[in-house]
Amino acid sequence: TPSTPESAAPDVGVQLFQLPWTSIAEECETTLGPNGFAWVLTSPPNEHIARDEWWASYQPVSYELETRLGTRDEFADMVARCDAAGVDVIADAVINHMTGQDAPGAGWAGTPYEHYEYPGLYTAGDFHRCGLTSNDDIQDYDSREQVQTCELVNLADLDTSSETVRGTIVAYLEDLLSLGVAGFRIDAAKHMTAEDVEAIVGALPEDTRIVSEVIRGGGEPIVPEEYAEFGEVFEFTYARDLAPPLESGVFSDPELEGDRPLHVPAGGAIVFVDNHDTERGEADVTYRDGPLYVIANALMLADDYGTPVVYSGYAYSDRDAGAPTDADGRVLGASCAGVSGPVEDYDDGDRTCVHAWTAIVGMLEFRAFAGDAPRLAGVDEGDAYGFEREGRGVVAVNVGAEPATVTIPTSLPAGEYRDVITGATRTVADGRVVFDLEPLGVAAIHIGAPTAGI
Ligand code: AAO
Repeated sequence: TPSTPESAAPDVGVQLFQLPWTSIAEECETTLGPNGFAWVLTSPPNEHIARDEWWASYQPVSYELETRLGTRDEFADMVARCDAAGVDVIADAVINHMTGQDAPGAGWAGTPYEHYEYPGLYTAGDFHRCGLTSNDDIQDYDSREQVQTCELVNLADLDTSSETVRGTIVAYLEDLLSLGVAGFRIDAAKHMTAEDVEAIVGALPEDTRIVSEVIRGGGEPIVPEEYAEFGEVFEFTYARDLAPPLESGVFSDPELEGDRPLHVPAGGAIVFVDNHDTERGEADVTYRDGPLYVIANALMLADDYGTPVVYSGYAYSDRDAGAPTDADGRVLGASCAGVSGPVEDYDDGDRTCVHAWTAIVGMLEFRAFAGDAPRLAGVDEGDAYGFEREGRGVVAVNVGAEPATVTIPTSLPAGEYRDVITGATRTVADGRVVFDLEPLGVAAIHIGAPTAGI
C-alpha cells in the first residue's frame, strides 16, 4: 500500500480574497504549504482608486505595487515566503481597463489621474470609445463588438490592440514576474479579444501561468474556449452544475468518458464552487450554507475534472463592503490558525478561512492520493451520493436533514480506513463500503490511510 501520495505535486489552489500580503505570507507558511495547496490567487497588487469598497482593487490608477493590502516590499516578501513554503503566487492582473471614475482624483498611493489620463502610462488615445451605445458602456453581451470595445461598467477600456498599450501592460506583468510570481489571473479577459490577450501573454516567459476569467454566458458569442488556446480558463459551468443536486438531493454522474458538455477540456479548466463575484451573485451555495458548502467543496476536490481553486473570503451583509481596515484604510491582517470549519453566525468582516477547514484539508489529502485515477459511476441513494476514484479512494455525501446510508462498490482492498473528514473508521468488505452519514455529512477514504487489513 502506498504511504505517499501518487501525485507529489497536488494541483489545488486557493483564492485569498482581499487578504493583506503579510497575512498571505503567514498562511503560506502555517496553513497552505503544510496542507498541500499548490498556489494562491491574490487580489490585484497595483495602485487602485482611493475608495473603501472591495472593488476599488479593480480600478487601476497606476502599476505601482502600493495598495491597501500592502506595499511593494510586503508583496515581494510574500512571494518569497510562499515560494519557500512550496506555494506559487498567482496575481490578479487587471489589464483590460483603468478606473471608472468620471471625476479626476488621486489613487491610493497619491498618483493623480483622470478617467482617460494616467500620467506616465496612458493618454486618451490609448482607450476605446466604442460609440455603439449611448454612454459607451456594454449593454448587450450578445454583441462581440460591444463586449470587446465598449466599457464594462464605465471602466476606461484600454485599446489592447495597440502596440504601445500592450508594451505598457507587458512591462507591468514583467515587473511582477521579477518578484517571483508564477502567473496571472487575467481579469475581464472576455473584454479583450483572445488575439490581444495572447499577444500580451505571449511576450512573457513560456512557463508563465495564465488563467483567464471568461464567464460563460448562455448563448454569448465569446466563449472560454477561445482563451483556452493559450492558457487555462475558469469554467463557470462547473459551479452551476454542482449546486442543484445539493438542494434537490437528486444526483447524476457527469460525463465520465471524454469531455463534459459546456465545459472546456479538463486540462485547461480551473473549477470553483464560488468566487468573489459569484458569492455576491449567481452562486446558490456559499460560506453562508456551512455544511452544504463543505459538501460542494468536497465533491469538487474529489472530482477528476479540472484544477480546483478553493475560495476563502470574508463575511459580509453589504455586497460592496470592503474587508475591515485600520484608520488609514489599510486592510487588517488576519490569521486562520485554529479555524476548523464553518460557523453558524459570522460577524461582518470575519474571515471564513475555508482553506483551513478540517474537511477541506482532508480532501486535499484524498486528492493527492487519488492522483489521476478516473472517477467511476456513482451511487445515488436517497439524499446520499458517492463515487470512487478507481482503486484510490471513495467519497460520499448526504445532503439531507436526516442520517443516511449509501453503499458504494469499490476496488479498494478490504480493510479499515481512516475517514479523512471525520477521523472515524470506515470498513471496506466484500467489494463495497457502507457509509453511514450524519445529516449534511461527508465521508472520504483513500488508499493512503488504511488502519487495518481484514
Ligand atoms: C463598480 C461599481 C459600478 C461602477 C464601476 C465604475 O459597482 O457600478 O460603474 O465600479 O466606477 C468589480 C465589481 C464591480 C465594480 C468593478 C470596478 O464586481 O461592481 O464596479 O469591480 O470597481 C462581467 C465581466 C467580468 C466581471 C463581472 C463583474 O465579464 O469580467 O462582470 N468580473 C471581473 C471581476 C470583478 C470586477 C471586474 C471584472 C472589473 O471578477 O470583481 O468587477 O475589473 C453576464 C456576462 C458576464 C458579466 C456578467 C455581469 O454573466 O456573461 O461576462 O461579467 O453578466 O454583468 C448568469 C448568466 C451569465 C451572467 C451571470 C451574471 O449566470 O449565465 O451570462 O448570470 O452573474
